[in-house]
Amino acid sequence: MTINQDILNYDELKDYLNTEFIGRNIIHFDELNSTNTYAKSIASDLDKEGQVVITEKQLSGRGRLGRQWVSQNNKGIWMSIILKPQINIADISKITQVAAAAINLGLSSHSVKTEIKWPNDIILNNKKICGILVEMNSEKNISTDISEAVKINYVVVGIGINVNNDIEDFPKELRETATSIKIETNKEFKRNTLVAEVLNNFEKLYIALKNNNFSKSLDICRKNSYVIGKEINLIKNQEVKEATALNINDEGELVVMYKDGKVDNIISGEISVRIRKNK
Ligand code: BT5
Repeated sequence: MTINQDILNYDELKDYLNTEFIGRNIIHFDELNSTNTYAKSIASDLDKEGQVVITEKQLSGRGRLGRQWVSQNNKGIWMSIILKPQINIADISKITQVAAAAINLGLSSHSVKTEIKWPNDIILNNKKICGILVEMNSEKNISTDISEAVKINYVVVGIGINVNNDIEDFPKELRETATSIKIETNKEFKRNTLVAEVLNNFEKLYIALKNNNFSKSLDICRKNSYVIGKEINLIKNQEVKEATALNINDEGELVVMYKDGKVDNIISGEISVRIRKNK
């Protein structure tokens, strides 16, 4: 079996997992439109959190804001983690930072040193190797007196990592900005150990978040930030604003300074960040 034929089912993963509940139930497909879409279709019926959906190929992988995620081959990791966090709705965006920190740690244990481009990209040698797509389903909680209270039904954390992809696997228009671990290191990696490392780290950091301890994930996102200290464009609904990225605050928001000196905290939501120049 060559490395890029390893199959990402539970049997292939379990020896490397040291989690309690994340990834202890894995639904594995040879082919799926999108692991996030599938995960959302089953999440409401699940009592417990931690279930993982993995596919060898995605036919219509999704990015944020209706964008596409190229994942039609079995050389990467295309997976979704289903969570049922009983946390404040304002803290949901922190889960993207938790996932980014877990991926950064998981890959660094294989000597792959990545940077985190706030809010949801993982960068290797200035190119994107991974994207994170967090989606949530919630409803107004009618059983409480607090009128604004919201019940989170589920959160799906979609993770796409280009592992053994070759440059020809990316469409021409992405070849300047996208890359894989194999392209950058000249080595093929066993995807199952990488998946397990990401899930192992994710569980630790996610449990910490649920216990109101976001600082570990934050530390990793700050120390490995691809954005802090750089001149950036903030893009929202076609509108572009020039700014300098100053920091990530304790809430996981990006602190920026506009040209007129005004400082602002940016919530990840609908914003895209483009680096203008490295300082
Ligand atoms: C993301 O969106 O980066 C989130 C990607 C999440 C993918 C996972 S795979 C498992 C799960 N199931 C899904 O259906 N999705 C999740 P965004 O920040 O919007 O970036 C999308 C942009 O990244 C595209 O418009 C392209 O420019 C670029 N892109 C697309 N495919 C790529 C790839 N394989 N590698 C690097 N860049 C890519």
